[in-house]
Amino acid sequence: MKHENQAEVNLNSRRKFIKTGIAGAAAASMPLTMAAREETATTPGKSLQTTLRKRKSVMALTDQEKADFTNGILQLKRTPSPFFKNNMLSYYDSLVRIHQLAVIQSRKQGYGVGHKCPSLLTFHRKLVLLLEDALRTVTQKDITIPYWDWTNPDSVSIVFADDFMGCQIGDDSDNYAVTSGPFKKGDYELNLITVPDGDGDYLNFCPFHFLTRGPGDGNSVLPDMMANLPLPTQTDVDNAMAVSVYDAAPFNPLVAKEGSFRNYLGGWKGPMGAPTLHNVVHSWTGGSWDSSSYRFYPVKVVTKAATDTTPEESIGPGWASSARSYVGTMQALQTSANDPVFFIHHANVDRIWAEWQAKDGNSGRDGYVKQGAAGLETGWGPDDDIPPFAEHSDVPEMMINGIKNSSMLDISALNYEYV
Ligand SMILES: [Cu+2]
Repeated sequence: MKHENQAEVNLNSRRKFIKTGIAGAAAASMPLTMAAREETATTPGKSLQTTLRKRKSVMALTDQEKADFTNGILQLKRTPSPFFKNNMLSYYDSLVRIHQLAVIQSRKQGYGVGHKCPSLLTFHRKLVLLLEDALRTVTQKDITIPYWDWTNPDSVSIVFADDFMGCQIGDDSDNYAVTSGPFKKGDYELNLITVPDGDGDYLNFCPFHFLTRGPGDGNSVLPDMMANLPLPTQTDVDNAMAVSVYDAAPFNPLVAKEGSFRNYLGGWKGPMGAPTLHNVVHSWTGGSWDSSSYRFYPVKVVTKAATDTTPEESIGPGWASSARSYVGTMQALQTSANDPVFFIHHANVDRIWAEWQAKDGNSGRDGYVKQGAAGLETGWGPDDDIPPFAEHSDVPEMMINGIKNSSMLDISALNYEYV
């Protein structure tokens, strides 16, 4: 009963912003939301619309589809979120915040939450779905998240164009601010920036309230383990696809790449290995640079012992003294979802996972870790809720499709496919 009342409150607040915010779509969007809520109670696999959602390659998008996607994101930046209502976050920013909280929780708990662990792929599948649902709700259009197959060299000029994601490298006289396209500086504000944790973690060095994309190919000022490399190739993808096991103990970035599809695709490739696939695309897109026009907070130098097992913090003194280096938005782990490129990148990571799941023996729970396996932390097992989505379980929009790892294991049950 309490749950029902809470749902009512959420719907009322939605009604309020729809009335004031999105005049045209108001009438049509209410029944959808209510229908979604009813479906949630009985058929958790159902999504906002009943027709199968087809996620297309960025290469196949029409001009209209590009405009619908980018305008939809801008609309979500102006639309109040059903999540974190007291914090007045926009719908888009609330998804950035959920991602940031996952990273912050990892630090507090000392193990991965949605990153560097089995739930890497389930967490991001859910996050991409939330954006897709949000876009469809506010625009009333059948928008799907396009995927960026970065193994195709021709894709770069399509993605980083003024009618889509804007320039690939920003203005070098202004900390590589993105200065063209729908998300350019002045038009698109970053309201959530990285929270420094004082341990010299370079993935926090992004204090800008505008999108930044710096040199990301061979221009790295980062330690070797996060070196900026060229975009991954099809061979890289094929090598990851050849791994037959989803994940293995200790279920972190130290698992040998041959024994963990998740770690291979995630891009850590074992202890201090060169980054690959998912990680490389974050580095390449965000880039890194030295700057003299900003001074960042003082960095405490932490030099870990050789036996330390957390590669992210095993940073030598050479790097830690470089307090005026920055990373671009996509490279700033906590808040990388500020850059809409995050979602087309993660749609592609999700597509690769879906292809892996379609292989013999990998479908559903067979292709995930087993509940109760030795070494699993809370939030990793198939029957566990994926934090921090569970903190919004009173919001109907969150419960569409469910919030357990097992809820994310079958894209046909989630009503979408990649074409
Ligand atoms: Cu992430």
